[in-house]
Amino acid sequence: MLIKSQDNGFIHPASSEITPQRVYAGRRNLMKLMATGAAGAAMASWAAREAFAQTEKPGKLATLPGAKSAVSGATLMEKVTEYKDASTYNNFYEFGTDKADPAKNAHTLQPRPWTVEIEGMVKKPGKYTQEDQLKLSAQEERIYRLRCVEGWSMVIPWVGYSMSELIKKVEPTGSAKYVEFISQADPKTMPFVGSRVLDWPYVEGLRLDEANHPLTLLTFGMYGEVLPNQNGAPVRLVVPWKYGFKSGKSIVKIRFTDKEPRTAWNKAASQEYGFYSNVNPSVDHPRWSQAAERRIGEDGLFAKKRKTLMFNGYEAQVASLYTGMDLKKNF
Ligand SMILES: Nc1nc2c(c(=O)[nH]1)N[C@H]1C(S)=C(S)[C@@H](COP(=O)(O)O)O[C@H]1N2
Ligand SMILES: [Mo]
Repeated sequence: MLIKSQDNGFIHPASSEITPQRVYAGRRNLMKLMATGAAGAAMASWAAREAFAQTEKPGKLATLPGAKSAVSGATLMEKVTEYKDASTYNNFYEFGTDKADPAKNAHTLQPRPWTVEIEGMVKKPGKYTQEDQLKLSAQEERIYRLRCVEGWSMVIPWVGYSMSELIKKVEPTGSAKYVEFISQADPKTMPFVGSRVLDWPYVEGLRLDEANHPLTLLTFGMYGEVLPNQNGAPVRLVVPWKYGFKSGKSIVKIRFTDKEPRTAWNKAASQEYGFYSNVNPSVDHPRWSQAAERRIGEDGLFAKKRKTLMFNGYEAQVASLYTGMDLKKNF
């Protein structure tokens, strides 16, 4: 059963929604069966994720309410993805490459205490503790679509405030043109940081004007609670018009620079992942189309896909940032 929350109108799963243990046991058997076939791998990881979902529900973490945002485009009028899906189907390669891995492995992450270092071309560099950051600006709730370059999407009520608030506070110098976001890379608490999947730490970057766009969210929570570890606790970025990988998780450093940052995915495969990474249905990933997407949770594994929208549906708000740019070249 789904209940509609009175205060903000989005839909939360009721606790009665939790599927009984025996249903999961049944799915695990199905998973073993399927694992022998060609479609097995995808189905097995889906089933494993579902089996784990029963322990992950809102109400377990500290609450972090956010006021409804007044920013244009900040509240997407679509059904919100269930918390159990948003917190168990994740990309966070520091904890493994399977979508189910972060929820299983990220309990070793230590999100408190936490420090974010601001460095580079700013008048006020320094270390910001989580306390300072949380006090910096009022928390807002933003309902954004997050679309992964792999072709799936979710609709999540994030909690945070505009990155522009932090930028204003640290005062970039006139030479700063880009912002680099560096994630934590601690082999003691992040089991896959020793692997060679990526060149750690995970690095992402934005042009300064993109970072300053009111939709760019410095994010501390989701679903009215602090972020679960697997979603990038205690602080991550969410850039709703770009592919999900631009939204670095568990950020420890924010560096202002005059050079376009080399991002982790750009280093790993530059022909596939450019700096801009705007959600653009007309520019295919070299190995697959970006014209459509599958909504996680509500559509099921074999459901029809949805058409992907230019700039992930945020065209009215962000298109002017790219006037005159060839988005096929600057992909
Ligand atoms: N540090 C770090 N940040 C990361 C990633 C990662 O592997 N490591 N994966 C990215 C990718 S590919 C996506 S789609 C989103 C997924 O965010 P979610 O798990 O909260 O949905 O996180 C992004 N941020
Ligand atoms: Mo992604």
